[in-house]
Amino acid sequence: SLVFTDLDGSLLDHDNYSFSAATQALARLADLGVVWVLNTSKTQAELHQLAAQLNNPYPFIIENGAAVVVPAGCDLLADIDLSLINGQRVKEFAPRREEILKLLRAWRVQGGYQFSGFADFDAPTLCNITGLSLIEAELALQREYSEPIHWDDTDERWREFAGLLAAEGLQALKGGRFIHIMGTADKGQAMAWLASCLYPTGPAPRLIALGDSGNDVAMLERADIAVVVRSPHHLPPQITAPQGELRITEGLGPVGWNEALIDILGAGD
Ligand code: 2M8
Ligand code: MG
Ligand code: MG
Repeated sequence: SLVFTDLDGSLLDHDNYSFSAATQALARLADLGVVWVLNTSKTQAELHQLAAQLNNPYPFIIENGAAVVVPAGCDLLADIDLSLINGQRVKEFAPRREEILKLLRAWRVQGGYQFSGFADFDAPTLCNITGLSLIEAELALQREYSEPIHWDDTDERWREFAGLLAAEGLQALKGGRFIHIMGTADKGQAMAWLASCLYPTGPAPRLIALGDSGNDVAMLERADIAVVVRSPHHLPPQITAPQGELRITEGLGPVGWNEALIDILGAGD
């Protein structure tokens, strides 16, 4: 098996970002030597820190499928052609954030749309909104491919704004708290690319994916076992075209994440 997982609201608690409820399943993954890939809307800067905290040595997917990063010391994907960006081995699937910010700024000036985004926030403000620590907020602000926004305008104006996005080849993906504005990459495309690099020949592994929000749908739909992690804050996302088995956890956040993986992988001795 290969496991792809969302972080916020899935492996990490939506409110306090703790993964302590998932200790048993994390140990099981390590015991079995299963490759498990963090697939998140978070930034590369956040992921270097979180991968270390989670003891995860594998490649990770950042900013909703915008790029795959192979961290130093990871010998997977050794013969895949990757870009070297700031000393990191990276495969990019989306345009840079600077291009997106230019458009967002112009539309806000011209159309008077009411929204605020990470480019408008300093670290203390982001702490207040998200409950991240100051250091974590600084890492979340170091975005390369996407701009998370909070929409403060009407639904009708949103439809108009969505038209502007689409005309520029941009999309809006719904996370737990924010709407992420970015190019047409997604978590499912990045997952499929990485899985095919890890298993270029031979039988395809069983893909297990876990997520809680709209930005996880593309990944969940492409999985052999899709686990929708139940949220205490929002309804489960609509999975309209699952290619495999679809499950919804009983437990919330990391409790549900743990319950699902132990059920799929077995509890061990
Ligand atoms: C943002 O992502 C979450 C994920 O669902 C959201 O939209 O609510 C990202 O900007 C991420 O970088 C950040 O760590 C997180 C903090 O809540 O918010
Ligand atoms: Mg999430
Ligand atoms: Mg996420």
